[in-house]
Amino acid sequence: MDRVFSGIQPTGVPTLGNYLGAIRNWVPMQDDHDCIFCVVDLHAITVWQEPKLFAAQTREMAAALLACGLDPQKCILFVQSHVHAHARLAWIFNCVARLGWLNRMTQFKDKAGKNSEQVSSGLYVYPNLMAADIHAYHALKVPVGDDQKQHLELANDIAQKFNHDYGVEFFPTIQPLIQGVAARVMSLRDGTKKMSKSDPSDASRINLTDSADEIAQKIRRAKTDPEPLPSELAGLEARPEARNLVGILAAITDSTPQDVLRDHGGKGFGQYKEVLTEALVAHLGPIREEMARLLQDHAALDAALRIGADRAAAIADPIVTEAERIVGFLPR
Ligand code: AQP
Repeated sequence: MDRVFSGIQPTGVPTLGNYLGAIRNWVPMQDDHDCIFCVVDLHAITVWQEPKLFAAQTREMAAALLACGLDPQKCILFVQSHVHAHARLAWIFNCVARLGWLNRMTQFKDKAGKNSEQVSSGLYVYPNLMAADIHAYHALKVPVGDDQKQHLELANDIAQKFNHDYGVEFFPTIQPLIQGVAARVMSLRDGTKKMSKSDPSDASRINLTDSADEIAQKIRRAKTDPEPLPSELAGLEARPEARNLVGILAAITDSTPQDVLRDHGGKGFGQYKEVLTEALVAHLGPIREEMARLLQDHAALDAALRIGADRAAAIADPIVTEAERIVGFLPR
């Protein structure tokens, strides 16, 4: 079975974007792949995390992943900082990746904005750590949302340069898996910006912990335009908010944007938003309840994560030790 690796940052409550773009696609892969999923807390501190909240956020993210259907009997689920191989390999990759490559990363530009002199150096080398996460397991497939595609290309460039510089065939080429009609879910307040768990506006996103009332209110207030829904895909051109709301219903009902427009074309947004709310509440309600149940027992959750970390380290440690040998580090 091909090995799959993916991660998610505990930078807040997971959003509908994280769910449709990533987590939901991870669940069926557990049946026919060797899956490793990680709550990437080392990545999260590239922007400020309040220490008093951070551990709770990490636990909440792990509970969300389990509630969405990750099963520790079928996959390895763990917290990144518990497996030291990630940081060890990331340092080597910091010394392989070229500054020019990092300068091209659009996520850094988006996150740093005009403030690029003031953000952490960790944010800049974030893609090197992401490459290490994947290559520490010799993973071949990486299911992510569309926003991560550029980072995966960089991970392949790093592997190639490592192999070339040291004259080895050690790190394999990875294949990004970017799936589904909702590979990029957009903000409810601005259809040109991706939905993010750390967006300052809570109204911009649906959180997996939102109640039925909160979902209804956010969808009701979601930005739209005055035109009714078109009946054909071409009618969504230059209407990013309409396109986003159509994509979300298609994803959540396992249909396509064409199907949604066939069924709802001609409706005004008032009517359409009611349909969308109902579908979201029905789909997300059970996940929210299961998350709450799992978070009542911290000891059980932490124990499951410890077992996951031991299993992950058993794979990553020998691979990273071999990478260190190839580099020429003196064995201890
Ligand atoms: N809006 C989105 N649509 C589709 N997929 C998305 N992903 C994130 N946002 C969307 C996918 O979720 C996975 C985990 O992402 P992450 O937490 O590691 O980092 P991120 O991409 O930076 O996600 P956020 O929610 O925007 O976090 P913050 O606000 O902390 O930066 C990835 O596979 C990502 O593609």
